[in-house]
Amino acid sequence: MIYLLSAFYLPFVAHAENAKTEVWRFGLEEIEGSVQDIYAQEFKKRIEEKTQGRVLVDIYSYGMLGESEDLTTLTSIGTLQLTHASVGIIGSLIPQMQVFNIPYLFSANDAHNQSVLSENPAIYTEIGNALIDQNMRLLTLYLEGDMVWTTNKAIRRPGDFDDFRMRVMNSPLVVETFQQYGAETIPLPYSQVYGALQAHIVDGQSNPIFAIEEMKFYEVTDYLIWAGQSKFVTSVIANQPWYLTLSNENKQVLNDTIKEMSNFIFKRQSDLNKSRLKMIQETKPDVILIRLSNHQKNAFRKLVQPIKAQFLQQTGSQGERLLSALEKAFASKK
Ligand code: 6CS
Repeated sequence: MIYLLSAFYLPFVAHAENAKTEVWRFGLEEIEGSVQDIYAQEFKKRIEEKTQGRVLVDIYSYGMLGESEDLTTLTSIGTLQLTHASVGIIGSLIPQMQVFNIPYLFSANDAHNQSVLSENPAIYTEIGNALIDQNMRLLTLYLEGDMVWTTNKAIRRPGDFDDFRMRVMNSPLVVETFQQYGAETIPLPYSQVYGALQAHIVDGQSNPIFAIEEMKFYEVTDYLIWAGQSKFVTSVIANQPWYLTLSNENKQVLNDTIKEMSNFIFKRQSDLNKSRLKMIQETKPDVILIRLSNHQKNAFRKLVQPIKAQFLQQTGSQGERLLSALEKAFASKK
């Protein structure tokens, strides 16, 4: 850790001769070319242009500083100023974040889902306050794509999950969801999923298509299954004390840029998920695609009815306000 931190301060020292230059360190839970990387590269470009180089954004891709949990810790203590934090992982620290893991919560209209994620006031009050208690500030949330199951057997009904080990992100509600379907759940860090699939330690995992392509999960599974159960949602969070000490000008630039990025990333993730599906099909023509019918989805949906009650149990009145605001918001457009 000492080695890691000393190496880590170099960019700061390098820019120290110009007192007005600030470096904002931004952590990613994904590799180069991913949705989070596309977001961070564009964010960097816009911030550096708007501040005419007075702010430099240094991007730390997945693996440079550890797993997702490490990035959150580094942001809460101020080593990183900014990080991505996916709700399936940060939900174990901030239970309110798990609201986005409640199965079948979202509207079928993704443009609407994206605008709810970026603007709904209940999110920024209830989850925002929970993050502030941990020294962090919620800047935004955005969609990275539909969760698709990649498995070594066809799954069309809950019984197909018997004798099946599913790799999950470690938020309690994600774990509970697959247990309700009848699967055995194995929480594992992202970096270990490929090896675990290859060694048959797990039989399947769930992630958006762009990630299934770049992490090569399709090489070690046979089926891609759209169950319609959930979307991959990530947050961008900042260290709260750092945010509060930003100059008014830089705060404005940060807030404006974060706002503008919502439409940009929505379009880019949608295009990337489409083009990466084509890449998978070209590379592995015998991959089997299964899209569950509404009737098939309903069988899964019935089993996860208790998940909402569990969310409310874990989050109390804060969670209740959040869930009812989001159910209303998502239902307002089909
Ligand atoms: O499955 C995971 O753990 C990860 N999936 C993605 C697409 N991003 C980050 C996250 O940690």
